[in-house]
Amino acid sequence: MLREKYIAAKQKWAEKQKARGFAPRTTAATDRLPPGQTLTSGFPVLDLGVKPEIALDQWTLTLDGLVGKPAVLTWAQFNALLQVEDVSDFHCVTSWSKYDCHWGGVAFPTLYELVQPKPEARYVYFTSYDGYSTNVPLEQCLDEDVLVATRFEGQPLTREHGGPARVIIPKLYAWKGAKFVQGITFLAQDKLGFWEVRGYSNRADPWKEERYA
Ligand SMILES: Nc1nc2c(c(=O)[nH]1)N[C@H]1C(S)=C(S)[C@@H](COP(=O)(O)O)O[C@H]1N2
Ligand SMILES: [Mo]
Repeated sequence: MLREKYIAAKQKWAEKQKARGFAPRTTAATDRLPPGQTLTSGFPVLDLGVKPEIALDQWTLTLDGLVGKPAVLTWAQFNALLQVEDVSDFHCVTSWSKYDCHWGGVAFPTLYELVQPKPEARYVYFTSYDGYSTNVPLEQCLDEDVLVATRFEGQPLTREHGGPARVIIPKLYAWKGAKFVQGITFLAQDKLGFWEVRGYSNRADPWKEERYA
């Protein structure tokens, strides 16, 4: 079933690649802003008060847990993977939303294919260089708009927004996307992340206003 979702995601990118470029959205604003959110044109910075500085030659992304082929990717290896671009809206639980964020990087399904998670893997636990963590069901990570992003608006991702690499999961509140991502672990059982153990919703769907548990 996850395999089918993975294939569907690949098919969608193929269609996107064919379309080449970014088709403007046609959805009316009222259909885009989740309940309780306010549109912002800026890009606020939210972190734990630490913006770790990771030199690119020191950076690695570890993919482990219930996988057939664990990997520790260097910056060069990560950038050699299929690169994609995606435009998505960003919704922070503190009630601001930002439309049309252009992200570039590696789609989660590409990482899935690389490490070949075992059938028991059902949850994903992300860890970051600043000590942050968050958790998401594997099925939601396999959407084609879920990226480990290294570019924003065509430029390398800045440190304040989570560079060298951060996770983007557009369909969930932004705390589910780990900035400064360091590790992605595939698990059979769910494991709560930094905010999830501190009372944030484990589901985090902005359209259902799943803010706090
Ligand atoms: N590593 C790390 N990732 C993180 C956070 C953090 O503190 N540390 N904050 C989260 C929260 S609450 C939000 S809203 C977004 C903020 O991303 P931004 O600073 O680029 O706006 O990052 C998420 N990812
Ligand atoms: Mo947030």
